[in-house]
Amino acid sequence: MKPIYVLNGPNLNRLGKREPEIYAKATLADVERYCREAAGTYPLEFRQSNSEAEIIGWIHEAIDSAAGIVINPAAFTFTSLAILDALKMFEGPIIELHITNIHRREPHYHHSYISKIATAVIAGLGAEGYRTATASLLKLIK
Ligand code: DHK
Repeated sequence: MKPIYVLNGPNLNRLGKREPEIYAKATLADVERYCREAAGTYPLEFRQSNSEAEIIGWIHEAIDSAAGIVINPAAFTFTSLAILDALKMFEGPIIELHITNIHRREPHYHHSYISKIATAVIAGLGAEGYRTATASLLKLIK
């Protein structure tokens, strides 16, 4: 069974300590647990990187070995054509996820490059959004 990949971008390793008034208190370990609870016995790869190149490498890996992708590209959402181009090569469903509602935030968070290729976008549900995204992706791949 090809796993689900849950990929996280820059600064998300600081969740729990990072701007708690915006991102709340859940840590990245909590978020991983939410995904694994939603996936149940379904295989799931959970990764985080502050490196654009590393995230692109994981997307290339996913092209050959993943059934679907949940991705919170964080700040790369608004800057990375390279991540968009990499995701274009992935044939399975892609759910773009943001902890916050980016459209209610500062203007530089309003234009996502990733939404152009995403099957669906979830934003503003907090860390619980990861649980929703994983469950929704499972429905899309089954
Ligand atoms: C996370 C980030 O790091 C920001 O760059 C985005 C996103 C929002 C989030 O809501 O998960 O603006």
